[in-house]
Amino acid sequence: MDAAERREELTHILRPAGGGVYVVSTGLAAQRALQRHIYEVVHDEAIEHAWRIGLERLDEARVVLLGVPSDAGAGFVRGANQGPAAIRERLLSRAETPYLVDGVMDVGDVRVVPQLLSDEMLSAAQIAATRRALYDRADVDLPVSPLDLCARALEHVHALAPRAVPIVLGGDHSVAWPAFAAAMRGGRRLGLLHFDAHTDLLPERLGVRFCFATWAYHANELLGRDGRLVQVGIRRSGKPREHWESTLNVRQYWPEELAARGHDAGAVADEIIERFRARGVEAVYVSNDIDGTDASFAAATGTPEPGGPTPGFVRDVTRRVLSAFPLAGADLVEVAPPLGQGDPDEPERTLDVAAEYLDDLMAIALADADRGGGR
Ligand SMILES: [Mn+2]
Repeated sequence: MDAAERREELTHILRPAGGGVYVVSTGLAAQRALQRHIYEVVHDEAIEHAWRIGLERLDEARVVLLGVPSDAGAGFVRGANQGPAAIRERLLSRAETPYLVDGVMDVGDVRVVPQLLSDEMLSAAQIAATRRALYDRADVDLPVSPLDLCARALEHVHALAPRAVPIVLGGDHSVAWPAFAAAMRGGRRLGLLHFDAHTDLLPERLGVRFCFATWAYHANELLGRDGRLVQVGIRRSGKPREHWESTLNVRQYWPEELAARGHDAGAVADEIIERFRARGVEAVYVSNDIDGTDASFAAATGTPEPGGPTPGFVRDVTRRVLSAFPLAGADLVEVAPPLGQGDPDEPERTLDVAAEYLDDLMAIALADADRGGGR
């Protein structure tokens, strides 16, 4: 497949940024307003064109943002499908920092059919029906579900912009599976730094292989269970830390340990760096579930949990670990703007925290690229 064919396929499987949630009436005006803002155009008709023009320059990107506005992989309360649009809106609202700095490209959203999660769960008849709906024909070799569309899009991004660092905006945490798997195909030996209140370490949940509660299990299998998965902020689990650490050879930092160590981000980061170095890690993938952050800073999420690390701690650990290793890829997930409504400061507070995390990841990835250390 040549570059032009890949770009062409991207225009079929993606929508302009903010457009992955399918709307026909309710929500349409807000979606178009956001897109006119993102693409700096006056008329709705110009959005698609501006997006396609941008894709022509994908090879120049050093950081690529991809939205996956799907919450079909979530388990309790939904709303993370609104995350990518709301985070972009937040970035646009801050006059002092531009939304897309030089070198950062937003390739858009994967097209989301809200009832679908992964193609392996679908009958041939359903796949054919959704292909007809999305692509006007059934005989195309294109995925139809968010996780598979994300995987395909990242495959093209990697081929078209091999030195760019992809950052996936969820969506629920299931999108970390295709995003991490894509980073693994980059060929470098990865460490996985995962912020979360939950372990996400089930082999399956209710018979479903890939969802918010299982992606980290499969990621750890890809890593060979050799201690390269580090989880920070874990505090809500049916089993104790010792269970996960002894059965799956992961390292978990629970709040009790963080408190006992005086919330010393530097010491924790140094330990993680040492662990990764001892295991030959060459680059790090960061998966940031916003519910890993204490609920008093980020309540607009499906399963907010008190007692977690502050945004400052999360940012410190991230920045320090990534000062020792280049960033291979990242995701920022579970930001659910319709939630947290009991609190007058939400969802703005959560979105501010998410924007800070994203700013850090983008800045680090750009700096890596400038040093020639990107992927
Ligand atoms: Mn999670």
